[in-house]
Amino acid sequence: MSDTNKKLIEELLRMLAVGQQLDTQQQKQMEDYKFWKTQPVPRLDAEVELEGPIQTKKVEDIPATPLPLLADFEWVNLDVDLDAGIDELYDLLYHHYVEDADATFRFNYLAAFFQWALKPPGWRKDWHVGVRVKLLGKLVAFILGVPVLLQVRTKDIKAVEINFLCIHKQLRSKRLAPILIKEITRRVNRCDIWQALYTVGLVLPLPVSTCRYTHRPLNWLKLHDVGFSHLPSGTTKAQMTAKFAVSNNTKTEGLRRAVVADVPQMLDLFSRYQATRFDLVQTFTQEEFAHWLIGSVEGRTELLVVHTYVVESADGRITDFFSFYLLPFTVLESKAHDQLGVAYLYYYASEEGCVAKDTPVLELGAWKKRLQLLVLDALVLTKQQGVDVFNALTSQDNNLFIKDLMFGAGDGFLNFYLFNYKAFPVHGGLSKTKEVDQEHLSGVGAVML
Ligand code: MYA
Repeated sequence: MSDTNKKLIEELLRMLAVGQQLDTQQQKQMEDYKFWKTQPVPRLDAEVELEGPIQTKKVEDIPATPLPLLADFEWVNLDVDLDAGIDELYDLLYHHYVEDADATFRFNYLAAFFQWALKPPGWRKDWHVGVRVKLLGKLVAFILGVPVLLQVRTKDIKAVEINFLCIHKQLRSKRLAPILIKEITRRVNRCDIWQALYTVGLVLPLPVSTCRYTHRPLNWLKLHDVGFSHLPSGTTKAQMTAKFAVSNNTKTEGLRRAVVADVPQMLDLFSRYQATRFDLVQTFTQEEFAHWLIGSVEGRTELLVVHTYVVESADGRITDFFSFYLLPFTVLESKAHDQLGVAYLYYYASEEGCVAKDTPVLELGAWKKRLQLLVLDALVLTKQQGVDVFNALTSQDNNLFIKDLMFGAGDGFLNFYLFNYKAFPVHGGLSKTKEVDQEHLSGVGAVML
């Protein structure tokens, strides 16, 4: 990549990076983590000798009643089946969730996104934990838990994924986050579940893996219009547009949208693929897989958050699939555009990819070629749906396509954490200098929203 292009991408990515920045964050010492040093997580300097739980408790040791809150606040289980529940959560996250440094772009969650993200099979309303101001009835904080089955190397772990921790800006730095975390922990523990997976941009004790965001512009001109990117000197807008142009049509023979009937074959393929490739994965029942990959609004594609495509061979076998989900941004400061289409790479699998994980990258030529074909088609399909930028982490086998398909490394990093479980580090697809590792692929197979 030329220097000018690199600069352009870096500028774009600086603005797109919603995760906190690892390098500029002043690293705290273990003793400074007043809350986290009290929790069952490995210390920052921990050297894991044996993988397994850190602490063992019994359900009867766990209090049956919620943690006390200040008198003006109350706990609430958010009901996203009701429009009012969705509106409240939307309002909180829209105004107070993760945003870029200049507060110019915000995630624009659709109701369908909440239905999908908050209600997988086995979901519980009491794991949709909110805090309200009693007098006003206003939602000012939230944390979500959803059930998952994880596999860390060979061990199955019944766990939860924790996400959407959010506190109203006026209530920040008042130690409310630890209360929310302790309360969701209590509720999950009461169900005899003791482990959790979560991702945070910040460095906390102790990441099991760190991945980096990468971004592929699809509509360079629009990204330029909204101020994401500057035109590098010596180039024209037309050149930049041409550089990131993708074809109008997909190329993979047999590619079609996935339907519920495909789930058994897809899950079989997926399970074989991820078992051979990764150290940290989520395993799925058919029902869960149908929810996460096909979505809960099948047939209403305009509402679909998750989009999955399969490749069917002439004899009816599913040989590959890939998926992405859409999470648009609202643009606050642009006269030209008010929305930015953003896609995130989700799960994929392929017969070609079922290759033992210790196989050197140099010997993965066939898989690399196939994966690039599939991801190129994903770019085409997202472009057709009005997506302006396509994001992928350095997890999964993504480093096989990131460079060749012109994804630029962002400055946002994503740390993966396990609660109450010590595990040997899992490779996040980054070199020692935190660049995209071209020689070693990631051991992280799980994708968090
Ligand atoms: S990651 C997304 C997080 N959300 C945002 O970034 C949205 C915008 N920010 C906010 O809303 C607030 O700044 C938040 C912190 C809520 C993040 N994860 O109340 P405080 C520690 C974990 O004064 P505030 C996601 O959703 C911090 O180090 N800990 O802080 C996954 C300090 O502890 P210590 C965090 O800024 C969440 C303490 O909190 C985070 O007002 C996974 C300060 O509290 C963070 N993102 O609010 C949660 N940010 O003194 C863990 C700060 O020790 C789940 N802190 O340094 C663990 C598993 C639980 C279930 C277990 C079941 C078995």
